[in-house]
Amino acid sequence: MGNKTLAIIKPDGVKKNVIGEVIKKITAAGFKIKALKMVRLTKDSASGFYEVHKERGFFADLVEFMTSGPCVPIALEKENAVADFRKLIGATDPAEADEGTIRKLYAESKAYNIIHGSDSDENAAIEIAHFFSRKELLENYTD
Ligand code: FUP
Repeated sequence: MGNKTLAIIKPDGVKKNVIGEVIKKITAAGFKIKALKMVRLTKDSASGFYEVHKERGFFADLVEFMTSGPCVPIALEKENAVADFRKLIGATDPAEADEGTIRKLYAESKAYNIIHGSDSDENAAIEIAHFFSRKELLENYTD
């Protein structure tokens, strides 16, 4: 069981001015912030990040949305990080998300769902490396 996951407060979350509220929920749930930055993704970077979805009908819109403004990637640490974080954010479609989850509270649709969470330990490592250099992480993680 891994202890790392990558969150991204997406451009809709930044525009809605709820970075603070979202981070509060994350830390209150026991996650430690190991690295954090605000960046505007390029088209190449967003396309690479969501490469698994490149054949899907929503891919172009997804890349456009993710490059529409700054986002806030956050490397997180907690026991059972991937599963616990996905529980905290709720279902991809906020209409289906449990009460109290971040998507239920702040997201408006499946496309504009405010936050990303890695879906496996393997992808967590890949996604953290997408945003943060080894040097930025080395002294921050316990392993
Ligand atoms: P999740 O793991 O909950 O982030 O969801 P997915 O990996 O299935 O989807 C990644 C992103 O693609 C979603 F956050 C939003 C976008 N998406 C759509 O816009 N429409 C869809 O039908 C499914 C996903």
